[in-house]
Amino acid sequence: SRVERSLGIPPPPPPMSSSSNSSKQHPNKVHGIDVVLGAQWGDEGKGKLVDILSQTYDVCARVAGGSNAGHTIVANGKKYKFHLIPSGILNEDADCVIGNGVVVHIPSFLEELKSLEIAGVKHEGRIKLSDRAHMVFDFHQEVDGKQEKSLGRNKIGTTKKGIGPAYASKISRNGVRVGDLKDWQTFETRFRELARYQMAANEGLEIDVEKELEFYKRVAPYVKTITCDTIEYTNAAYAAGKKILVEGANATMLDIDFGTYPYVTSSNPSIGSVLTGLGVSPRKLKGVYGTVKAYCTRVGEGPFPTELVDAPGTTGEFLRKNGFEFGTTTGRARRCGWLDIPQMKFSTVINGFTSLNLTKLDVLTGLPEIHIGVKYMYKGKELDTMPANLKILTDPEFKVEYETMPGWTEDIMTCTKFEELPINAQKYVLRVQELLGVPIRWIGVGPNRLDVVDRG
Ligand code: 2SA
Ligand code: GDP
Ligand code: MG
Repeated sequence: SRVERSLGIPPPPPPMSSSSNSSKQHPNKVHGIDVVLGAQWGDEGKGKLVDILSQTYDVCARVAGGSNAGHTIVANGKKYKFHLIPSGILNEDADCVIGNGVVVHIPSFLEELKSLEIAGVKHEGRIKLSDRAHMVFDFHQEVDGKQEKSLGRNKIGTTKKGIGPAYASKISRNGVRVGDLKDWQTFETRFRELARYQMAANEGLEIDVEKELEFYKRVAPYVKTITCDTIEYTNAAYAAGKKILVEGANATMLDIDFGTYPYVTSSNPSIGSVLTGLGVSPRKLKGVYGTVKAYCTRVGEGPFPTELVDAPGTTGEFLRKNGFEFGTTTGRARRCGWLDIPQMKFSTVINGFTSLNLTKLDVLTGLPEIHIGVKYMYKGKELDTMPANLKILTDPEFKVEYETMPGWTEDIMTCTKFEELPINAQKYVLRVQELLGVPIRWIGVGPNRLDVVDRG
Protein backbone atom coordinates (compact mmCIF):
# COMPACT_ATOMS: atom_id res chain seq x y z
CA SER A 1 0.00 0.00 0.00
CA ARG A 2 0.99 3.66 -0.32
CA VAL A 3 1.24 3.96 3.47
CA GLU A 4 3.66 1.02 3.62
CA ARG A 5 5.74 2.45 0.83
CA SER A 6 5.89 5.84 2.51
CA LEU A 7 7.14 4.11 5.67
CA GLY A 8 9.85 2.46 3.61
CA ILE A 9 8.34 -1.03 3.94
CA PRO A 10 9.07 -3.01 0.78
CA PRO A 11 6.08 -4.46 -1.07
CA PRO A 12 5.18 -8.06 -0.25
CA PRO A 13 6.54 -10.73 -2.57
CA PRO A 14 4.22 -12.27 -5.16
CA PRO A 15 1.98 -15.08 -3.85
CA MET A 16 3.58 -18.35 -2.80
CA SER A 17 4.09 -20.82 -5.56
CA SER A 18 4.80 -24.53 -5.32
CA SER A 19 6.84 -24.64 -8.49
CA SER A 20 10.48 -25.66 -8.23
CA ASN A 21 12.02 -22.71 -9.96
CA SER A 22 15.73 -22.34 -9.65
CA SER A 23 17.30 -18.91 -9.48
CA LYS A 24 20.43 -20.53 -10.86
CA GLN A 25 18.57 -21.51 -14.00
CA HIS A 26 15.90 -18.80 -14.07
CA PRO A 27 17.29 -15.67 -12.42
CA ASN A 28 14.08 -13.73 -13.06
CA LYS A 29 11.68 -16.15 -11.41
CA VAL A 30 10.04 -15.56 -8.03
CA HIS A 31 12.66 -15.61 -5.31
CA GLY A 32 11.97 -17.08 -1.90
CA ILE A 33 13.17 -19.43 0.79
CA ASP A 34 11.81 -22.97 0.51
CA VAL A 35 11.21 -25.14 3.55
CA VAL A 36 11.04 -28.91 4.03
CA LEU A 37 9.10 -29.86 7.17
CA GLY A 38 8.11 -33.07 8.90
CA ALA A 39 4.32 -33.32 8.92
CA GLN A 40 3.84 -36.25 11.32
CA TRP A 41 5.96 -37.55 14.23
CA GLY A 42 9.30 -37.37 12.44
CA ASP A 43 11.41 -39.62 10.19
CA GLU A 44 9.17 -39.01 7.21
CA GLY A 45 12.22 -38.81 4.94
CA LYS A 46 12.98 -35.09 5.09
CA GLY A 47 16.71 -35.66 4.68
CA LYS A 48 16.24 -37.46 1.38
CA LEU A 49 14.19 -34.64 -0.14
CA VAL A 50 16.61 -32.01 1.15
CA ASP A 51 19.47 -33.94 -0.42
CA ILE A 52 17.64 -34.12 -3.76
CA LEU A 53 16.55 -30.47 -3.75
CA SER A 54 19.78 -29.05 -2.44
CA GLN A 55 21.56 -30.00 -5.65
CA THR A 56 20.02 -26.78 -7.04
CA TYR A 57 20.25 -24.60 -3.93
CA ASP A 58 23.07 -22.36 -2.75
CA VAL A 59 22.37 -22.52 0.98
CA CYS A 60 20.85 -25.22 3.19
CA ALA A 61 19.89 -24.36 6.77
CA ARG A 62 18.86 -26.08 9.99
CA VAL A 63 16.75 -23.94 12.29
CA ALA A 64 15.69 -26.03 15.32
CA GLY A 65 16.45 -29.12 17.35
CA GLY A 66 19.88 -30.62 17.79
CA SER A 67 21.59 -33.96 17.49
CA ASN A 68 18.32 -35.72 18.44
CA ALA A 69 17.45 -35.46 14.75
CA GLY A 70 18.57 -38.20 12.41
CA HIS A 71 18.45 -37.88 8.65
CA THR A 72 19.51 -40.84 6.53
CA ILE A 73 20.53 -40.35 2.93
CA VAL A 74 21.47 -43.00 0.42
CA ALA A 75 23.42 -41.49 -2.46
CA ASN A 76 25.84 -43.00 -4.96
CA GLY A 77 25.78 -46.32 -3.13
CA LYS A 78 26.73 -44.76 0.22
CA LYS A 79 24.63 -44.29 3.34
CA TYR A 80 25.04 -41.02 5.28
CA LYS A 81 23.53 -40.20 8.66
CA PHE A 82 23.26 -36.57 9.69
CA HIS A 83 22.24 -35.23 13.06
CA LEU A 84 23.32 -31.60 13.30
CA ILE A 85 24.75 -30.90 9.88
CA PRO A 86 22.18 -30.01 7.20
CA SER A 87 21.69 -32.78 4.62
CA GLY A 88 22.55 -30.21 1.93
CA ILE A 89 26.21 -30.79 2.81
CA LEU A 90 26.30 -33.46 0.09
CA ASN A 91 26.02 -30.74 -2.56
CA GLU A 92 29.57 -29.42 -2.48
CA ASP A 93 28.49 -26.11 -4.04
CA ALA A 94 26.11 -25.30 -1.19
CA ASP A 95 26.84 -23.58 2.10
CA CYS A 96 25.25 -24.99 5.25
CA VAL A 97 23.85 -22.82 8.01
CA ILE A 98 23.21 -23.99 11.56
CA GLY A 99 20.83 -21.29 12.70
CA ASN A 100 20.38 -19.58 16.05
CA GLY A 101 17.41 -21.84 16.92
CA VAL A 102 19.51 -25.01 16.93
CA VAL A 103 21.12 -26.37 20.09
CA VAL A 104 24.64 -27.61 19.45
CA HIS A 105 26.60 -30.29 21.29
CA ILE A 106 30.08 -29.39 20.11
CA PRO A 107 31.67 -32.85 20.69
CA SER A 108 28.95 -34.52 18.53
CA PHE A 109 29.26 -31.79 15.95
CA LEU A 110 33.02 -32.29 15.65
CA GLU A 111 32.51 -36.05 15.40
CA GLU A 112 30.03 -35.52 12.59
CA LEU A 113 32.52 -33.32 10.76
CA LYS A 114 35.14 -36.01 11.14
CA SER A 115 32.87 -38.67 9.69
CA LEU A 116 32.18 -36.37 6.74
CA GLU A 117 35.90 -36.11 6.13
CA ILE A 118 36.24 -39.89 6.28
CA ALA A 119 33.42 -40.17 3.73
CA GLY A 120 35.31 -37.74 1.49
CA VAL A 121 32.78 -34.89 1.76
CA LYS A 122 34.53 -31.51 1.68
CA HIS A 123 33.11 -29.09 4.22
CA GLU A 124 35.88 -26.53 4.68
CA GLY A 125 34.50 -23.01 4.56
CA ARG A 126 30.98 -24.31 3.91
CA ILE A 127 29.54 -24.47 7.41
CA LYS A 128 28.22 -21.34 9.11
CA LEU A 129 27.45 -21.90 12.77
CA SER A 130 25.33 -19.26 14.46
CA ASP A 131 26.97 -17.29 17.24
CA ARG A 132 23.53 -17.13 18.88
CA ALA A 133 22.96 -20.92 18.89
CA HIS A 134 22.88 -22.35 22.39
CA MET A 135 25.25 -25.08 23.47
CA VAL A 136 24.35 -28.54 24.73
CA PHE A 137 26.85 -29.81 27.27
CA ASP A 138 27.51 -33.37 28.40
CA PHE A 139 25.76 -32.57 31.67
CA HIS A 140 22.59 -31.60 29.76
CA GLN A 141 22.64 -35.11 28.30
CA GLU A 142 23.20 -36.62 31.72
CA VAL A 143 20.31 -34.60 33.15
CA ASP A 144 18.12 -35.74 30.23
CA GLY A 145 18.84 -39.37 31.17
CA LYS A 146 18.22 -38.73 34.88
CA GLN A 147 14.92 -36.98 34.19
CA GLU A 148 13.75 -39.85 32.03
CA LYS A 149 14.72 -42.31 34.72
CA SER A 150 12.87 -40.42 37.40
CA LEU A 151 9.71 -40.27 35.26
CA GLY A 152 9.68 -44.07 35.19
CA ARG A 153 6.53 -45.30 33.45
CA ASN A 154 5.69 -41.74 32.40
CA LYS A 155 8.97 -41.15 30.59
CA ILE A 156 8.89 -39.15 27.33
CA GLY A 157 11.14 -41.56 25.46
CA THR A 158 13.70 -38.88 24.59
CA THR A 159 16.85 -39.52 22.59
CA LYS A 160 18.87 -38.52 25.71
CA LYS A 161 20.81 -36.02 23.60
CA GLY A 162 20.22 -33.28 26.18
CA ILE A 163 17.75 -31.36 24.04
CA GLY A 164 15.15 -30.59 26.72
CA PRO A 165 17.67 -29.52 29.40
CA ALA A 166 19.61 -27.37 26.89
CA TYR A 167 16.48 -25.50 25.75
CA ALA A 168 15.55 -25.18 29.44
CA SER A 169 18.89 -23.41 30.04
CA LYS A 170 18.20 -21.13 27.08
CA ILE A 171 14.76 -20.20 28.39
CA SER A 172 16.08 -19.81 31.95
CA ARG A 173 18.57 -17.30 30.53
CA ASN A 174 21.60 -18.97 31.98
CA GLY A 175 22.54 -20.90 28.84
CA VAL A 176 25.87 -20.59 27.03
CA ARG A 177 25.95 -19.62 23.37
CA VAL A 178 28.40 -20.65 20.67
CA GLY A 179 29.43 -17.01 20.26
CA ASP A 180 30.56 -16.92 23.91
CA LEU A 181 33.55 -19.01 22.84
CA LYS A 182 34.87 -15.95 21.02
CA ASP A 183 35.74 -14.38 24.35
CA TRP A 184 37.20 -16.99 26.70
CA GLN A 185 36.53 -14.95 29.83
CA THR A 186 32.84 -14.72 29.00
CA PHE A 187 32.63 -18.41 28.15
CA GLU A 188 34.41 -19.52 31.30
CA THR A 189 32.29 -17.33 33.57
CA ARG A 190 29.01 -18.40 32.00
CA PHE A 191 30.01 -22.06 31.92
CA ARG A 192 31.05 -22.10 35.59
CA GLU A 193 27.80 -20.39 36.55
CA LEU A 194 25.67 -22.83 34.54
CA ALA A 195 27.54 -25.86 35.90
CA ARG A 196 27.10 -24.62 39.46
CA TYR A 197 23.38 -24.06 38.86
CA GLN A 198 22.91 -27.52 37.31
CA MET A 199 24.73 -29.31 40.12
CA ALA A 200 22.58 -27.50 42.68
CA ALA A 201 19.39 -28.32 40.78
CA ASN A 202 20.16 -31.97 40.04
CA GLU A 203 20.98 -34.17 42.98
CA GLY A 204 23.93 -36.45 42.33
CA LEU A 205 25.08 -34.57 39.22
CA GLU A 206 28.81 -34.09 39.23
CA ILE A 207 30.51 -31.97 36.60
CA ASP A 208 34.26 -32.01 36.13
CA VAL A 209 34.32 -28.30 35.34
CA GLU A 210 38.08 -28.05 34.78
CA LYS A 211 38.11 -30.97 32.37
CA GLU A 212 35.22 -29.51 30.40
CA LEU A 213 36.86 -26.09 30.26
CA GLU A 214 40.08 -27.69 29.06
CA PHE A 215 38.18 -29.38 26.20
CA TYR A 216 36.43 -26.19 25.14
CA LYS A 217 39.64 -24.17 25.33
CA ARG A 218 41.21 -26.69 22.95
CA VAL A 219 38.40 -26.65 20.39
CA ALA A 220 37.49 -22.94 20.63
CA PRO A 221 39.99 -21.75 17.99
CA TYR A 222 38.50 -24.11 15.39
CA VAL A 223 34.86 -23.49 16.37
CA LYS A 224 35.49 -19.75 16.08
CA THR A 225 36.54 -20.17 12.46
CA ILE A 226 33.13 -21.49 11.50
CA THR A 227 31.05 -19.28 13.80
CA CYS A 228 29.39 -16.20 12.37
CA ASP A 229 26.32 -14.00 12.49
CA THR A 230 24.09 -16.34 10.47
CA ILE A 231 21.24 -13.82 10.47
CA GLU A 232 23.39 -11.41 8.55
CA TYR A 233 24.83 -14.18 6.38
CA THR A 234 21.42 -15.62 5.44
CA ASN A 235 19.73 -12.30 4.72
CA ALA A 236 22.71 -11.14 2.65
CA ALA A 237 22.63 -14.41 0.71
CA TYR A 238 18.93 -13.88 0.11
CA ALA A 239 19.50 -10.30 -1.05
CA ALA A 240 22.17 -11.55 -3.45
CA GLY A 241 19.57 -13.81 -5.07
CA LYS A 242 20.91 -17.05 -3.58
CA LYS A 243 18.54 -19.99 -3.34
CA ILE A 244 17.96 -20.99 0.28
CA LEU A 245 16.47 -24.27 1.53
CA VAL A 246 15.52 -24.96 5.13
CA GLU A 247 15.72 -28.51 6.41
CA GLY A 248 13.19 -29.11 9.15
CA ALA A 249 14.17 -31.48 11.95
CA ASN A 250 11.73 -33.53 14.04
CA ALA A 251 8.11 -32.74 13.15
CA THR A 252 4.89 -30.87 13.86
CA MET A 253 3.40 -33.50 16.20
CA LEU A 254 6.59 -33.26 18.27
CA ASP A 255 6.32 -29.46 18.46
CA ILE A 256 6.45 -28.12 22.02
CA ASP A 257 3.34 -26.00 21.27
CA PHE A 258 1.39 -28.04 18.72
CA GLY A 259 2.44 -31.60 19.45
CA THR A 260 1.13 -34.20 21.88
CA TYR A 261 2.51 -32.39 24.95
CA PRO A 262 4.33 -33.50 27.08
CA TYR A 263 5.35 -36.27 24.64
CA VAL A 264 7.14 -33.81 22.40
CA THR A 265 10.59 -32.39 21.82
CA SER A 266 11.59 -29.03 23.33
CA SER A 267 11.64 -26.91 20.18
CA ASN A 268 9.18 -25.75 17.52
CA PRO A 269 9.83 -28.04 14.55
CA SER A 270 6.91 -26.51 12.63
CA ILE A 271 6.98 -23.43 10.36
CA GLY A 272 7.49 -20.88 13.16
CA SER A 273 11.07 -21.86 13.82
CA VAL A 274 12.07 -20.93 10.28
CA LEU A 275 11.52 -17.33 11.39
CA THR A 276 12.75 -17.55 14.98
CA GLY A 277 15.54 -20.05 14.35
CA LEU A 278 17.08 -18.38 11.32
CA GLY A 279 16.14 -14.72 11.59
CA VAL A 280 14.35 -14.23 8.28
CA SER A 281 11.03 -12.48 7.77
CA PRO A 282 7.88 -14.38 6.72
CA ARG A 283 7.85 -12.33 3.53
CA LYS A 284 10.90 -14.20 2.35
CA LEU A 285 9.29 -17.65 2.51
CA LYS A 286 7.98 -19.37 -0.60
CA GLY A 287 7.49 -23.14 -0.84
CA VAL A 288 6.53 -25.06 2.29
CA TYR A 289 6.99 -28.73 1.54
CA GLY A 290 5.33 -31.07 4.01
CA THR A 291 6.94 -34.48 4.20
CA VAL A 292 4.55 -37.28 5.03
CA LYS A 293 5.03 -41.03 5.06
CA ALA A 294 2.50 -43.09 3.10
CA TYR A 295 1.78 -44.60 6.54
CA CYS A 296 2.78 -43.26 9.95
CA THR A 297 5.46 -43.89 12.55
CA ARG A 298 6.38 -42.60 15.95
CA VAL A 299 9.42 -43.27 18.12
CA GLY A 300 9.26 -42.61 21.85
CA GLU A 301 6.20 -42.51 24.07
CA GLY A 302 2.87 -40.74 23.64
CA PRO A 303 -0.45 -41.21 21.91
CA PHE A 304 -0.59 -42.48 18.34
CA PRO A 305 -4.23 -42.82 17.21
CA THR A 306 -3.69 -45.00 14.12
CA GLU A 307 -1.03 -47.24 15.69
CA LEU A 308 -0.98 -50.91 14.75
CA VAL A 309 0.10 -53.71 17.05
CA ASP A 310 3.48 -55.01 16.04
CA ALA A 311 3.32 -58.67 17.04
CA PRO A 312 4.86 -61.19 14.61
CA GLY A 313 2.82 -61.65 11.46
CA THR A 314 0.89 -58.37 11.86
CA THR A 315 0.72 -55.37 9.51
CA GLY A 316 2.56 -53.30 12.13
CA GLU A 317 5.49 -55.68 11.94
CA PHE A 318 5.26 -55.72 8.12
CA LEU A 319 5.62 -51.92 8.00
CA ARG A 320 8.50 -51.86 10.46
CA LYS A 321 10.41 -54.57 8.62
CA ASN A 322 9.70 -53.36 5.10
CA GLY A 323 10.26 -49.72 5.99
CA PHE A 324 13.29 -50.50 8.14
CA GLU A 325 11.71 -48.41 10.89
CA PHE A 326 14.51 -48.01 13.42
CA GLY A 327 15.73 -44.71 14.87
CA THR A 328 18.55 -43.03 12.94
CA THR A 329 20.02 -41.63 16.17
CA THR A 330 19.21 -44.26 18.79
CA GLY A 331 18.39 -47.40 16.78
CA ARG A 332 15.08 -47.72 18.68
CA ALA A 333 12.28 -49.58 16.90
CA ARG A 334 9.66 -47.14 15.61
CA ARG A 335 5.97 -47.72 16.25
CA CYS A 336 4.02 -48.06 12.99
CA GLY A 337 0.45 -47.36 11.94
CA TRP A 338 -1.81 -46.10 9.16
CA LEU A 339 -1.81 -42.65 7.65
CA ASP A 340 -3.78 -40.30 9.90
CA ILE A 341 -5.76 -37.67 7.97
CA PRO A 342 -7.08 -35.62 10.96
CA GLN A 343 -3.47 -35.36 12.20
CA MET A 344 -2.29 -34.35 8.73
CA LYS A 345 -5.04 -31.74 8.38
CA PHE A 346 -3.93 -30.23 11.68
CA SER A 347 -0.35 -30.17 10.47
CA THR A 348 -1.41 -28.60 7.17
CA VAL A 349 -3.31 -25.82 8.94
CA ILE A 350 -0.33 -25.00 11.12
CA ASN A 351 2.34 -25.06 8.43
CA GLY A 352 0.45 -23.99 5.30
CA PHE A 353 2.01 -26.63 3.08
CA THR A 354 2.19 -25.56 -0.55
CA SER A 355 2.91 -29.14 -1.63
CA LEU A 356 3.59 -32.52 -0.15
CA ASN A 357 6.33 -35.12 -0.39
CA LEU A 358 4.67 -38.51 0.13
CA THR A 359 7.45 -40.92 1.05
CA LYS A 360 7.92 -44.67 1.34
CA LEU A 361 5.00 -45.63 -0.89
CA ASP A 362 7.07 -48.69 -1.85
CA VAL A 363 6.83 -49.96 1.73
CA LEU A 364 3.09 -50.57 1.23
CA THR A 365 3.73 -52.87 -1.75
CA GLY A 366 2.38 -56.35 -1.03
CA LEU A 367 -0.35 -55.35 1.42
CA PRO A 368 -3.71 -56.69 0.22
CA GLU A 369 -5.52 -53.69 1.71
CA ILE A 370 -4.44 -50.25 2.86
CA HIS A 371 -6.31 -48.29 5.49
CA ILE A 372 -6.46 -44.53 5.85
CA GLY A 373 -7.58 -43.00 9.15
CA VAL A 374 -10.09 -40.39 8.01
CA LYS A 375 -12.05 -39.32 11.10
CA TYR A 376 -11.54 -39.03 14.82
CA MET A 377 -14.72 -40.01 16.72
CA TYR A 378 -15.24 -39.35 20.42
CA LYS A 379 -18.37 -40.47 22.25
CA GLY A 380 -20.04 -41.07 18.88
CA LYS A 381 -19.32 -37.57 17.53
CA GLU A 382 -16.67 -36.47 15.04
CA LEU A 383 -13.89 -34.35 16.52
CA ASP A 384 -13.18 -31.43 14.27
CA THR A 385 -9.70 -30.69 15.58
CA MET A 386 -6.71 -32.31 17.25
CA PRO A 387 -7.56 -32.34 20.97
CA ALA A 388 -5.10 -30.71 23.35
CA ASN A 389 -6.21 -33.13 26.05
CA LEU A 390 -4.30 -36.36 25.50
CA LYS A 391 -6.74 -38.29 27.66
CA ILE A 392 -9.25 -38.01 24.80
CA LEU A 393 -6.83 -39.70 22.38
CA THR A 394 -6.40 -42.69 24.67
CA ASP A 395 -9.99 -42.90 25.96
CA PRO A 396 -11.86 -46.14 25.14
CA GLU A 397 -14.60 -43.95 23.66
CA PHE A 398 -12.14 -42.44 21.17
CA LYS A 399 -12.11 -44.21 17.79
CA VAL A 400 -10.55 -43.67 14.40
CA GLU A 401 -12.72 -44.31 11.35
CA TYR A 402 -10.91 -45.84 8.40
CA GLU A 403 -11.32 -45.97 4.67
CA THR A 404 -10.03 -49.11 2.98
CA MET A 405 -8.31 -49.15 -0.37
CA PRO A 406 -7.03 -52.09 -2.42
CA GLY A 407 -3.26 -52.68 -2.40
CA TRP A 408 -0.84 -53.65 -5.18
CA THR A 409 1.88 -56.24 -5.57
CA GLU A 410 4.05 -54.81 -8.37
CA ASP A 411 7.52 -53.51 -7.42
CA ILE A 412 7.37 -49.71 -7.77
CA MET A 413 11.03 -48.88 -7.03
CA THR A 414 11.92 -48.33 -10.67
CA CYS A 415 8.94 -46.07 -11.44
CA THR A 416 9.97 -42.57 -12.45
CA LYS A 417 6.59 -41.29 -13.65
CA PHE A 418 3.23 -41.22 -11.90
CA GLU A 419 1.59 -43.11 -14.76
CA GLU A 420 4.07 -45.97 -14.28
CA LEU A 421 2.75 -46.71 -10.77
CA PRO A 422 0.21 -49.55 -10.46
CA ILE A 423 -3.30 -48.18 -10.78
CA ASN A 424 -4.09 -48.92 -7.10
CA ALA A 425 -0.98 -47.03 -6.00
CA GLN A 426 -2.07 -44.08 -8.15
CA LYS A 427 -5.54 -44.25 -6.61
CA TYR A 428 -4.08 -44.25 -3.11
CA VAL A 429 -1.95 -41.17 -3.79
CA LEU A 430 -4.84 -39.31 -5.41
CA ARG A 431 -7.18 -40.17 -2.53
CA VAL A 432 -4.68 -38.85 0.03
CA GLN A 433 -4.27 -35.70 -2.04
CA GLU A 434 -8.04 -35.26 -2.21
CA LEU A 435 -8.47 -35.77 1.54
CA LEU A 436 -5.75 -33.23 2.37
CA GLY A 437 -6.42 -30.71 -0.39
CA VAL A 438 -2.68 -30.16 -0.98
CA PRO A 439 -0.89 -31.23 -4.17
CA ILE A 440 1.36 -34.24 -3.74
CA ARG A 441 4.39 -33.30 -5.76
CA TRP A 442 6.98 -35.93 -4.84
CA ILE A 443 6.35 -39.63 -4.28
CA GLY A 444 9.07 -41.76 -2.64
CA VAL A 445 9.47 -45.19 -4.16
CA GLY A 446 12.72 -46.29 -2.49
CA PRO A 447 15.52 -45.05 -0.21
CA ASN A 448 17.93 -43.90 -2.92
CA ARG A 449 18.33 -40.35 -4.13
CA LEU A 450 16.91 -41.36 -7.50
CA ASP A 451 13.92 -43.31 -6.15
CA VAL A 452 11.40 -40.52 -6.48
CA VAL A 453 8.55 -39.60 -8.78
CA ASP A 454 8.45 -35.83 -9.26
CA ARG A 455 5.08 -34.64 -10.53
CA GLY A 456 6.31 -31.01 -10.50
P1 2SA B 1 14.10 -35.34 22.56
O1 2SA B 1 15.31 -36.21 22.53
O2 2SA B 1 13.96 -34.57 23.83
O3 2SA B 1 13.96 -34.47 21.35
O4 2SA B 1 12.86 -36.39 22.56
C1 2SA B 1 11.54 -35.91 22.73
C2 2SA B 1 10.57 -36.65 21.82
O5 2SA B 1 10.91 -36.35 20.45
C3 2SA B 1 11.13 -37.55 19.75
N1 2SA B 1 12.21 -37.39 18.79
C4 2SA B 1 12.24 -37.97 17.60
N2 2SA B 1 11.27 -38.62 16.92
C5 2SA B 1 11.62 -39.12 15.72
N3 2SA B 1 12.89 -39.05 15.19
C6 2SA B 1 13.86 -38.41 15.86
N4 2SA B 1 15.13 -38.52 15.48
C7 2SA B 1 15.77 -39.88 15.47
C8 2SA B 1 15.53 -40.56 14.13
C9 2SA B 1 15.22 -40.66 16.67
C10 2SA B 1 15.95 -41.93 17.06
O6 2SA B 1 15.72 -39.91 13.12
O7 2SA B 1 15.16 -41.75 14.08
O8 2SA B 1 16.97 -42.31 16.51
O9 2SA B 1 15.44 -42.57 18.01
C11 2SA B 1 13.54 -37.79 17.08
N5 2SA B 1 14.25 -37.03 17.95
C12 2SA B 1 13.43 -36.79 18.98
C13 2SA B 1 11.55 -38.55 20.82
O10 2SA B 1 11.39 -39.88 20.38
C14 2SA B 1 10.65 -38.18 21.94
O11 2SA B 1 9.37 -38.71 21.71
P1 GDP C 1 14.05 -37.80 8.44
O1 GDP C 1 14.38 -37.69 9.89
O2 GDP C 1 12.70 -37.25 8.11
O3 GDP C 1 15.12 -37.23 7.55
O4 GDP C 1 13.96 -39.36 8.12
P2 GDP C 1 14.97 -40.52 8.55
O5 GDP C 1 16.18 -40.43 7.70
O6 GDP C 1 15.14 -40.55 10.03
O7 GDP C 1 14.11 -41.81 8.20
C1 GDP C 1 13.60 -42.04 6.92
C2 GDP C 1 14.17 -43.37 6.40
O8 GDP C 1 13.46 -43.77 5.25
C3 GDP C 1 15.62 -43.28 5.96
O9 GDP C 1 16.23 -44.50 6.27
C4 GDP C 1 15.55 -43.08 4.45
O10 GDP C 1 16.67 -43.60 3.76
C5 GDP C 1 14.32 -43.88 4.13
N1 GDP C 1 13.52 -43.38 2.99
C6 GDP C 1 13.25 -42.09 2.63
N2 GDP C 1 12.40 -42.07 1.60
C7 GDP C 1 12.12 -43.36 1.30
C8 GDP C 1 11.27 -43.99 0.34
O11 GDP C 1 10.58 -43.36 -0.45
N3 GDP C 1 11.25 -45.38 0.36
C9 GDP C 1 11.99 -46.12 1.24
N4 GDP C 1 11.89 -47.44 1.18
N5 GDP C 1 12.79 -45.55 2.14
C10 GDP C 1 12.84 -44.21 2.18
MG1 MG D 1 14.89 -38.94 11.45
